[in-house]
Amino acid sequence: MKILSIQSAVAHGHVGNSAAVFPLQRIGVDVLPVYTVTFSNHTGYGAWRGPMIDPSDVREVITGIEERDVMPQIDAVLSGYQGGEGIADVIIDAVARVKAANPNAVYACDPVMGNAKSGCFVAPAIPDLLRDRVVPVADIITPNQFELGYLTDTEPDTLESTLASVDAAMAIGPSTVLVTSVERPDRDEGTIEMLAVDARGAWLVTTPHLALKANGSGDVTAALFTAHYVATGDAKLALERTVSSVFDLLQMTLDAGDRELRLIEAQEFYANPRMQFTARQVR
Ligand code: PXL
Repeated sequence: MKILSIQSAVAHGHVGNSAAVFPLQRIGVDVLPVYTVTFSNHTGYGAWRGPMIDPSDVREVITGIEERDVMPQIDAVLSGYQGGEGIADVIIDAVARVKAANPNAVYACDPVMGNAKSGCFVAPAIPDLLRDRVVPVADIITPNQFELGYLTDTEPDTLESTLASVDAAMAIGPSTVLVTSVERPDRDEGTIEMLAVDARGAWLVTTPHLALKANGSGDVTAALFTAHYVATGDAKLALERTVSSVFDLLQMTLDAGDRELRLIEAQEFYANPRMQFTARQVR
């Protein structure tokens, strides 16, 4: 499998492609990383150095890939956090070009905007851009519950309202939705959930809520879910594999007391997920 992944690079730590590429490679995916920024570290530190890549330069890299005639082999395009407004058009254009070369290719968009705790942490224009132009051309989206609410102008909280919001999101375009950080008011204390929905059904998986917010965990989640879903077409299995790997990655990071994901150390958890959580069908 080949995935064209258009995301950030950081030298220190693991977000964007610096979080997504290695786990994908470790499960056997041939990744074509295209970088949108080259930063020293993620923005969660409040200070960083290095350039945003000009959107026209990002487009050039993609054009070069096209000229090597590899686009027919690309199975999926993956995008995440968008550092600036100009990158959306480049992504939309890349998706169109990949799909023209391989009509079976899918586009997986992680519509990164923020989360329930911090609110919106991207540039002000990005959420509307994602909702109005990018998500409509996506096949798979991986919003957290907060982002799902923004995309659909709803306030998902219960399982029923979250499923209704997913339906509203699917009406915009995507056929597969992974909702992360689902926090139903009636969930068991100390737990958090993930919900995967496609045309075949909806599956919910519950895990302990680990007391850490490591930047990049959403990027690993979106990448693994995309690869497993594209490989199997099975939302339940893709969800269970993803949650298994990400939970063990987070547990290892928590145990180490590290501010950054223990991305490399956790490699066996991607290659051989323990499958310690079972998803239940909720629709
Ligand atoms: O995890 C998304 C992300 C991507 N790229 C950069 C970031 C972050 C989150 O902090 O700082 C540069």
